[in-house]
Amino acid sequence: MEKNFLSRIKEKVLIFDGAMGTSIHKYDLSLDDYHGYENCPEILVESRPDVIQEIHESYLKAGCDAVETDTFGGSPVVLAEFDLAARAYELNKKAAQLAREVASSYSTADKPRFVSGSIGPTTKLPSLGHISFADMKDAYYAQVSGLIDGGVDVLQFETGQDLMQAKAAIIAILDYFKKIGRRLPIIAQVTIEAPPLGTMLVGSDISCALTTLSAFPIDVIGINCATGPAEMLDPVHYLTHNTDRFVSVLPNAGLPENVDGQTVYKLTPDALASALKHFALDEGVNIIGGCCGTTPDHLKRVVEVVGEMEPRRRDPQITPAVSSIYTSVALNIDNPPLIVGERTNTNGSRKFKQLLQKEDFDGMVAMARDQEREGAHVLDVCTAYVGRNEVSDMVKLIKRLNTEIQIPLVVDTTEYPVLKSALECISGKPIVNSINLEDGEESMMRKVELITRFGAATVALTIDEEGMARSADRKLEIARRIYKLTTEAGLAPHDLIFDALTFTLSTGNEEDRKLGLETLKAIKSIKEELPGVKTILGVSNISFGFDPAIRQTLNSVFMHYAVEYGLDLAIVNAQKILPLFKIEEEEREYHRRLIFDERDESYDPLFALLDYYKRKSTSGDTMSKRAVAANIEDVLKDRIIDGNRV
Ligand code: THG
Repeated sequence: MEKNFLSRIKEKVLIFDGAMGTSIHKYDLSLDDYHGYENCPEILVESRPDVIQEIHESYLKAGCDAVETDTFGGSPVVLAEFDLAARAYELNKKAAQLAREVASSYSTADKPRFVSGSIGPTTKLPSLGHISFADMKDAYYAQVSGLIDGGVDVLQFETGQDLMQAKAAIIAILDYFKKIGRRLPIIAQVTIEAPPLGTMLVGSDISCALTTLSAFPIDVIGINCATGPAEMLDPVHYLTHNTDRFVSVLPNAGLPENVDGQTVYKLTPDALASALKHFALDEGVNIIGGCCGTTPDHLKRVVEVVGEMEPRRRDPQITPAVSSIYTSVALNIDNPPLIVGERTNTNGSRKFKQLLQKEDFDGMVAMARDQEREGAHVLDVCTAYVGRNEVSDMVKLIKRLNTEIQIPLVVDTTEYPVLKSALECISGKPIVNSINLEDGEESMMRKVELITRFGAATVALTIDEEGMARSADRKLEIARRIYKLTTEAGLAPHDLIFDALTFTLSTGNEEDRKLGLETLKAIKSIKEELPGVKTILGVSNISFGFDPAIRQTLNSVFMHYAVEYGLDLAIVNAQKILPLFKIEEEEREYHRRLIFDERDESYDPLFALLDYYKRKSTSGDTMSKRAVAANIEDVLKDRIIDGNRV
């Protein structure tokens, strides 16, 4: 039985080859050798296949387990610079066939040799607007289909400088898998610039890369290029301790140095080999190899030193998280809840709505920044506005927020086209707000497909064909149904954030009295019954219709209990949440009794609470400045009947 790539990587540390470019340069090729396409390495598979074949052979002779195809710049995006875009499929296929032929001739039952389809980052950074996501993905599709049709064993996106490049490549790969009805392993590698930068070119740190890429069905995550192994110690350590995927490390032969206008790499074969041995032996790295400046001599030494080493078992800690373009934000934090900034929402802030009406994008970005400064961990963004184009408003705003704020985004929309366009503009791993079963399973699952395709997490509301669930039992029942449907479709449980929905307690209606308590109970049972999922609430909904001072306290007290019952994320105005110790005990108690509906024949917590504030406002103590005229008639007159704003 022939060993495939995924069975072999479990047996031994796989050794990939070294640089293609460095090897090509040694041949001193003429313009004719390039068929006139000056310095286009990808044309050589057609113009000088003997050269590429010889290079592959040199690494196989050195003992490497895998060779990379000569297709690093094989995306039509890069080939266009040589007027070769239209030939992308053909050149990638040829390159794969060439490598396949050589690798097969060296393959034995004991030591299979693999062909890895190299997919470079191109010359464009989609996150900075150089190219659209869709164009980049379509270009990668042409490259990927050629590589797969040419017979590669594994696909290797590498030297990623921008996570949006990686997403475009991975989505293109998955699209082609779907078309042919089979899949191959996927490697996704990013490039971390040398310290002091220590991030990808567009600013993403290693945690961000891991969180963002882990949301996709990739098999290997790794780093390559930019530096030698010494500068990779920290990011490699981060990966090996935080992921259960296989890890790859392909450094340059040291940091590039400039000698007489030439880039040279000075790390010796011995030094590279001992560094890579450390990665394999001590860190549990699964794939090692070389990038710029590494030669067959380097890899020969690596093979000698590392040999047939079994991979070291790792015991990584997996942290559910989301990410912005810059960094990763864990969904489990020491002091929950994770704060979701609520004000960049046309339904939640008059000021934001007016800024959108004026198309004042600077003003909207400033509101986002304010919330970030006030302590929001992630940012809810909603641009729904009757009479305006939600798609173009959302895209314009998200494109700015994607690079201008540090925290991850929550895309708050009910519209599929808005969601799709927003997801195409986000570099990190966002949260989608939200899905539900109001229009049935098919409509929800269309969105779920989009969410898993783009590697996002999602909020799921406890709403079904019958409407919003009000009792804890119904909320749990709907959550269960959504859990089953979405996890079966490939969504990870920790990327599923249930919103058990809360409604206002201000109405005084008999049927509304227990709505806060039912929500708390639902949060508890959802967390207990559905392993791994998270919970969220639009906390302010609990207090619609109350006076502002009451709202602030009720929101704060309710949030406190919600966290006790298992709430992980809260959509709130971070600035206006009071820690419990800042609320007088007496006042706190009125709110607690309202939330838990502690009525008896002689006591009504709603009336008692309103009466309390009325007394305060007339007694002139310091509280009265916040708790202004809370008059029962006013509250009941202004009450919001359908207090929920979802
Ligand atoms: N669940 C989920 N998403 C949601 C909600 C939810 N998104 C929208 C909403 N509900 C949460 N967001 C807000 C935003 C603002 C307010 C309440 C909820 C709010 N605003 C003040 C008001 O209306 O009085 C301030 C208004 C202003 O500044 O003009 O209370 O439940 N998943």
